[in-house]
Amino acid sequence: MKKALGRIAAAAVVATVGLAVAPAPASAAGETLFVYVDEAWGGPGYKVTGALPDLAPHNINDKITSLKVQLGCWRLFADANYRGDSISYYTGWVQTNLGYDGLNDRVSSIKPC
Ligand SMILES: [Ca+2]
Repeated sequence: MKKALGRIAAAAVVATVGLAVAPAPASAAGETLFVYVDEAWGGPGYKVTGALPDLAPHNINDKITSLKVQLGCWRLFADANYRGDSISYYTGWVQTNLGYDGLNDRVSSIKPC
């Protein structure tokens, strides 16, 4: 199982090349979150390494359905600028469908906790 997850993470990194989802450099702590458009880490994956107050410019606004936290604590918000319903996920957390937390296809901003 760990091997399979590792491959998914590697694929996600490749998928982010050329995309501007994470323009900021990785934080000093190396905090990294992977988010995916489809359930159970399917569809396009995006690597997040810093605060994103508005996902719209990154073309993933209200599209995120699953995630994996590689490192750190990340809080996802239903509205831009860290407003609205929110939930935090921690290192090692995997979520196959954000619908379980009421945020499927609703996330509009993300930042480290
Ligand atoms: Ca939203």
